[in-house]
Amino acid sequence: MMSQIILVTGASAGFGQNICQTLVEKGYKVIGAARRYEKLQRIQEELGEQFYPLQMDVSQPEQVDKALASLPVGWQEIDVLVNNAGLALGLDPAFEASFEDWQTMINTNIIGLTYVTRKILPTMVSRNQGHVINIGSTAGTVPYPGGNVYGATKAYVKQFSQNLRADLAGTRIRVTNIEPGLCGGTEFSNVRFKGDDDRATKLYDGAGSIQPEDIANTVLWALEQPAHVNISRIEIVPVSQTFGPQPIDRTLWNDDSLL
Ligand code: NDP
Ligand code: 8X3
Repeated sequence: MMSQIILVTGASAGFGQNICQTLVEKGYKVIGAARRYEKLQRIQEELGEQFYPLQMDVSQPEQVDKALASLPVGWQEIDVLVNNAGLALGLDPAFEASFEDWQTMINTNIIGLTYVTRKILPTMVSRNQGHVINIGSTAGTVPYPGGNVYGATKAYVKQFSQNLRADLAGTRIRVTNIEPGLCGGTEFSNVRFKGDDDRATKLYDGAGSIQPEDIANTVLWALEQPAHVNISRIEIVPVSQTFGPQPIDRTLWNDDSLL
């Protein structure tokens, strides 16, 4: 059987890089897309000819068009799309956060993911085969202070994944949303805290966080289920991360106007 072609966005670091490595080692042909082309080239040096580096900013639809149109023969029919590119910027409350940061998150996590999916989906439908694997987040379900727009973008990813399944009724195309909690070993928090490495390091101190290979193994597992099985959603968190009670602010009741 010819090896399947998988497009992984956000392949230059973190989960994406590890997903590419895991899939290439399993014999898949992997197109790794990201903005930093030199990083992708270095990954190709390690992974060899089964890896194809593709410079593509998912938030720029014209760039996506051009990049996908540039794929050489033998790399054009994408069987699996892993929508992994994404980011969080800042942890400030909504009334102080940077609107520009919000726009970047929306343009990447929502518009980018949606546009790439819209581009790839028609050929999957015409061949009646394919798998879209989205990387969401527990932040799309569990609200937390400072999660404002980041969490909202991941809630979008969750609902979009499920609505895709609704539209794909009657086809063999599968859709999976993987929703990780606290994960270390990636650039995620360095990006979120804009290069404040101390702050990023402290977040993971003693937390026993999920690692990129855990996510890569989860992607592989969802992908390698028998063709009649659709894994719709997976939430994956470190054992150290759990739930707490909803906070109640008792100082408000000291204000007579509220009684
Ligand atoms: P990293 O910051 O390590 O990697 C993010 C990747 O996305 C990089 O390869 C980056 O490459 C790429 N990327 C960012 N913006 C764009 C863009 N506009 N176009 C193309 N590629 C882009 O983060 P993680 O590996 O941790 O995160 C991967 C995904 O997992 C994200 O969607 C994130 O929201 C999600 N996630 C992460 C968690 C965590 O705790 N780490 C937990 C839950 C979900 P480049 O800069 O070269 O473009
Ligand atoms: C990343 C997990 O909790 O930092 O999506 O938002 S969290």
